[in-house]
Amino acid sequence: MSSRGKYCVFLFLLKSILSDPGTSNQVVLLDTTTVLGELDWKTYPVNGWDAITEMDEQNRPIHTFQVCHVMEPNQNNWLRSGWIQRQAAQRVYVELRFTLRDCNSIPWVSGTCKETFNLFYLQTDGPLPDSTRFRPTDYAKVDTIAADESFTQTDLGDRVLRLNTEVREVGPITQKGFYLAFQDVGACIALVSVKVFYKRCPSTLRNLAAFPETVPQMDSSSLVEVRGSCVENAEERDTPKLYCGADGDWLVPLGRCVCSIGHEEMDGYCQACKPGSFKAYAGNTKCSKCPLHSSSHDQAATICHCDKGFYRALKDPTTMACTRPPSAPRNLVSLINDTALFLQWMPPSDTGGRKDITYNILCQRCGGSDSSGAVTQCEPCEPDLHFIPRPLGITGTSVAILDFAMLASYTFHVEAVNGVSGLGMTARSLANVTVTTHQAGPALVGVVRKDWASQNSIALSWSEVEKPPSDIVDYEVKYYEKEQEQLSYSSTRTKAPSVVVTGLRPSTVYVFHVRARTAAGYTAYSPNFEFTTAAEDPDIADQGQVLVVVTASVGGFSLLVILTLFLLITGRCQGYIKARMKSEEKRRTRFHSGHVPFSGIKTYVDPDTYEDPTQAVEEFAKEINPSYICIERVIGAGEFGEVCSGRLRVPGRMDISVAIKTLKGGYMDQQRRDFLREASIMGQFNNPNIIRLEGVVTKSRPIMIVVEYMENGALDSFLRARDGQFTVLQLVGMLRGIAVGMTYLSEMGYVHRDLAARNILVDESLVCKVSDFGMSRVLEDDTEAAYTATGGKIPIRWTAPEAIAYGKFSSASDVWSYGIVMWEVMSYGERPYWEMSNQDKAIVYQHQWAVL
Ligand code: Q7M
Repeated sequence: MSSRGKYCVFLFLLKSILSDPGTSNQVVLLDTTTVLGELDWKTYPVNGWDAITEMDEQNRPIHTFQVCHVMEPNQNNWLRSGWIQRQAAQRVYVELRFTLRDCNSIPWVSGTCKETFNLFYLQTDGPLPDSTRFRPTDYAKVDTIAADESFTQTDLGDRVLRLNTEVREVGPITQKGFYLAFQDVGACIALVSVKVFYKRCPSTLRNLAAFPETVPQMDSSSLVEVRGSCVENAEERDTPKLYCGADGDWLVPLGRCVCSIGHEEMDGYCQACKPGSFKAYAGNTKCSKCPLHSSSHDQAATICHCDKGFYRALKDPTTMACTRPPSAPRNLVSLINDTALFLQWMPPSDTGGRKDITYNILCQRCGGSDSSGAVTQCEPCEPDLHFIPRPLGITGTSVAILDFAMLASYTFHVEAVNGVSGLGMTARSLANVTVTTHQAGPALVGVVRKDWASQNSIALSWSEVEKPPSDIVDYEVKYYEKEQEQLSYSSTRTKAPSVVVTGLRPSTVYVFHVRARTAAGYTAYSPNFEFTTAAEDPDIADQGQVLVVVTASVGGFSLLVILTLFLLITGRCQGYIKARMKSEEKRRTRFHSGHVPFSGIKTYVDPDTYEDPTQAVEEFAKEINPSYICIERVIGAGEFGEVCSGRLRVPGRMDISVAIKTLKGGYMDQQRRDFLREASIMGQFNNPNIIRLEGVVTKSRPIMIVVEYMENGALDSFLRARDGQFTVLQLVGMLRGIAVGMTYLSEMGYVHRDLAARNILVDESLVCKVSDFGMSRVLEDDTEAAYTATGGKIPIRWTAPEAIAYGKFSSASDVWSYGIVMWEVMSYGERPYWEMSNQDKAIVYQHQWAVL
């Protein structure tokens, strides 16, 4: 008996359900719904399975296989596929779509009717010859397949089709190909489609790097590391890497490429900067518009060239606008008095777009008349003309000029200069002024005599050569050390024609000259005269020095004695010591939460006391070079990103296994803070029963926290998996370890707040270490935390009543949690208070609290 007819009714319905586009990370090796010709599958015995090929409305075949020998006992019907080539696959999946009839819906079949069938496979390096006899024993069993949904007569009547979809992994396949075989032992089955596929990580672009299509590794939990190659016009920053997971998903992107100069990122590629924009450095930045007065005419410009008449100084960045020399200074005026000539001006109206304006004074002496009375040509000014502050590179807008000659005509040019003056063929920006100095008369002072000289002073006197034209107001004596060549000179004034010049150095030659000042101004200077001061007496000098030393030391010592006596008497010393102790205490209390630690142990410093979390991390955690980290597999999901396991290979040190918490890209600043806060906490602990921080990666992306790897994972799941397998001594040993870790934390002044078996890690030799998973867990784990009335999240079952009620967390409340952990350990990971709801537990506490 066969129900073929009834099945045929639904074939057209099937077609629409079966058309599944498939996902991008699957490579299909066989799909019976898309095979156009014959399938040529074999049946053993020949009258067991039926191969039925119907045509759909577009004349494409629909292949189905049916069997329904439910009345006859001892059925053993085999259906074998054609040879399927493995291609690149390592792990192969088979997706079966079928309907299975419910035995209850068929009358009189009890006993012989089945509701399952079996899937088998056989690996070979090539198709078997047609002559090969079918031997069931050659085939390896994959699984027994049962229906999730079976259909009954009513379903048929309602035309509701209950299609089962089951996926099984086949393999590992190591040979070139394989056959699938379906064994029926007496069920009523219609096998509607068979799809064979493998998963691969599709070729992708990430962080401007291209990653090739990659087939995951056979071992379902390990990852394949794939290096990316930068897209066109991009260059590597940190070696771009991705990891291909077993499900064909790409995980943990590391490193990146950045667009080269002249290119910017757009839609995952590097595109040339448009004309009118430029990019001078490789990096993640966009092209910038050309700065003012510059332009780029071609694509992919790395610099914008200055427009005509505009320039860039050597040190100007390429992002700066092009500039030009300034216009001339404005409103130049001169002022003159007896001794000095002043020039003043205003900044130019056009600074050329720059701020680095300075001024140069160019001086010419024109006019005047020589001995024959002819007007002389302009010539450079005397070199000893004195400019204050200086003649060139003046930053202000005025200058004073000293030592000019009398009755001369000076022409001053004030030139405005900026960083681009002198570039190109630009004219100088000058403002001119001509100043004529008064006639004061020729030099009146002729010979200067030395009357006497001591070590530090010289007495001079002089007489006028001729009768002054007008009354002499006073004399100016100018002098300087001959050796110093007028680098600095001094002057003194006197009304009398003599002076005692003091403050000189012994045995030194000085140059003197003198000029007179009359009502009409200064006369010219006298010629130079050189005089020498007296030699010093060496004995006197030595004694002097000794005296100074002795006086100083005696004085210093007595001062010390007096000060000490004074302090002792007034009791200041004690006060001072007290004050120091107080400030030390203050420093310490700032750093721990009100707990007085045992002496000799460092106290815990809350990273929040640091303004900048990066600073705290730098202090407490080592930065690890990311190239030393070799990520092997993903072991869980954290609050901020994947948790991976891998190895830390620091050159010159033994390799160690590590767990790596990553911070996914696109995080907020607050997330980064919280993430690094954890490292700053862990980095302060050093105890064999506290999880050890190996270091952090903060200087490259993704940010990572690297901690020691614990082979046996979290204590709660570890104990549940090994129920009853340890001695009491072993269990108590674990508890002892946890107690050591918690004692250390409390001595440091750190309150854990979430001590529970799920936060204890176990290593290969059963050593337990206190840690804090926070929000990170193995993916499917639900979390313990329940919200309190104040909105905080608290793991009710583990938390002490005063902490639940008033949020009073302390080392004492940690001790309560430790009690719960003891119960968890001794019961092999039983859930505290079993299935009592958090609500109920809160009520119990209220009772207990009332009693207390
Ligand atoms: F030291 C403490 F306890 F006081 C303290 C620790 C205070 C504050 C923060 C922390 N942080 C902390 O413990 N972080 C932490 C980092 C990595 C906790 C656990 C891990 N971790 C391992 N060492 C894991 C591991 C694992 C391992 N197998 O060695 N986290 C996982 C995981 N496996 C998360 C999900 C799934 C598996």
